[in-house]
Parts: sequence; structure tokens; C-alpha cells
Amino acid sequence: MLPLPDTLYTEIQDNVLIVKLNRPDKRNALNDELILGIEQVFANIPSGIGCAIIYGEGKHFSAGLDLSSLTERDAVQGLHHSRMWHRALDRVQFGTVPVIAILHGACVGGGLELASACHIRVAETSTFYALPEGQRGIFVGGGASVRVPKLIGLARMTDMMLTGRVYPANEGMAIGLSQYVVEEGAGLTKGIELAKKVASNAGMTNYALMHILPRIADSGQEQGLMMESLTAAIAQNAPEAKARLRDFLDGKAKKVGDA
Ligand code: 1HE
Repeated sequence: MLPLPDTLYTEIQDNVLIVKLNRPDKRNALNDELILGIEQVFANIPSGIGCAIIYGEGKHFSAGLDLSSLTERDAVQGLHHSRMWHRALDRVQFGTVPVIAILHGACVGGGLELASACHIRVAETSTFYALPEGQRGIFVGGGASVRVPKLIGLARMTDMMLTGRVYPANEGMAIGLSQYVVEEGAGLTKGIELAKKVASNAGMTNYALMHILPRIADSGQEQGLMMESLTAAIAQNAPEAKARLRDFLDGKAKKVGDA
């Protein structure tokens, strides 16, 4: 694996890969170096890792696209730049392990695009969400037009971009931008707790949730139901599933709601 930029830091805790955006002086604004670094990290998840976490150093998760690079680009370069973001964030969404984003402060523009490519979002109470592209005279280019409406609906995203609306953490959770809100400073602990649960699932279950569920959601009812049946059949056939089912029937597995 190529060396990562100083602005991206990774560490491994047990079977969890922790990725930190480390450009706090620029509010973790995402320049090409960082986006390519993210692509590289998520394309090369070490074996044995069952879940990844991404968070930001400093007071903000991410201020989005590094705007300083935008003024120089022509249309063709802009197209390729947007496609580079798509490639990198596809690595996050459709990689080998589920990814949990821990949010605080600004989660705006490209920062929200990155967060929305993750599978679980945990927001600390300082988190605020916005799509300031509308105000900057540009359009989203990192996948928000596809991923954000799936979280909050077309009307809410349209309003965010037309009016510059900012959603605070609690409202963000209510509309679907995060699945959790936690106290300030508690995000990483919560993320690691969730990551351990995720990593303890059967491999086929996590694979299906990452790679098949979104495709079912994008397809028509008949195709979706067929894909569901095929996935269910493959999952239940795995030796790991048989062992887990046997454990439950023998009274050895946790019941729903057990810690
Ligand atoms: C930046 C960026 C950036 C900060 N690109 N340099 N995103 C935005 O439109 C959000 C722009 N940023 C802000 O609104 C604010 O910076 C924050 C609300 C996120 C944070 O405020 P604050 O007071 O903590 O920090 P600051 O003083 O505004 O910024 C500190 C430094 O970071 C400052 O640089 P300095 O050299 O003067 O110290 C800022 O210029 C710099 N900085 N944000 C470049 N985004 C794939 S398409 C996606 C399209 C988008 O993401 S558009 C949305 C871009």
C-alpha cells in the first residue's frame, strides 16, 4: 500500500480499523490528496478487520470540498474530479467492511457526501448538516444527489440546497441523517461499541447488507423480491448461519434485547 498523506491517519483496535481525517486547521476540508487517501484506505482494508470507523480531528468532521482548488478547474477537469470522488466514496460504501462515521461540528457539503457513503452515522450533539453548494453557486459532485435523498427524501435535500438550511444534530437524526445522537465527546466510544457488534455478525449478513440491500432498494419490486430470496437462500446455507441457529435452538445464543 502507498504511504498515506499526513492528513489521513489510521489505526487498528482489535478487528476495527479507525480512520481519522487529520486536517483540523482547514476544518478537514477534502482536497484531492485526502480523497485519494480515503480511496486507498478503503480499497485495502487488511484481512481480519470486521468494521471501520471514520472521524475528524479538531472541532469539525469536515467542511466539505477544499474550495481553494475549485477556481482553477475547467469543465472536463471538473467532470473527472467529480468521478474521482464517486470512485473513492464507492470504495467506502461498497468496500469489504461496513463503515461507521462519527460526526461532530460541521458535516457539510462533501463532508456530508462522505458521511452518507457510510453505513451508520453517529452524531455528537455539536453536529450540524448543510449543503452549502447552493450558496456557493455550484452543485453537489461527490454523490449527494444519489445518497442524500435516500436518507432524507428529495424535498428535504432540495430545501437544504435552495435555502441553505442547516440541520442540528437532533433534527438531523429525526429526518434520517444519522441513526444515533450522543453527547459531545462520546462518539468514538459509541462507534467502537457499535463496530464490535457489526464485526461479530456473520460475513454473509454484512456482505448482503452492504452490497445487496442497496441494489434491492434501487430495483423494481419483482427483481427486489427475487434478489431477496436468493440472498436469503445463500445466507442460510452458510455453515456459520447453521451454527448460529443451532446455538439459539440449544439455548446458547443471546436473546433479542440481551446486552
Ligand atoms: C476551508 C474550507 C473549505 C474551511 N475549503 N478551506 N464547504 C463549505 O462551503 C463550508 C465552508 N466552511 C465553513 O463554512 C466554515 O469553515 C465552517 C463552518 C466549516 C467552520 O468554521 P470555523 O469558524 O471553525 O473555521 P474557519 O475560520 O471558517 O476556517 C478555518 C480555515 O479553514 C480557514 O483557512 P485559514 O487559512 O484562513 O485559516 C478556512 O478558509 C479554511 N476552510 N472550510 C477550503 N471547504 C465533491 S463536491 C462537494 C462540494 C462541496 O463540498 S461545497 C461545500 C464546501
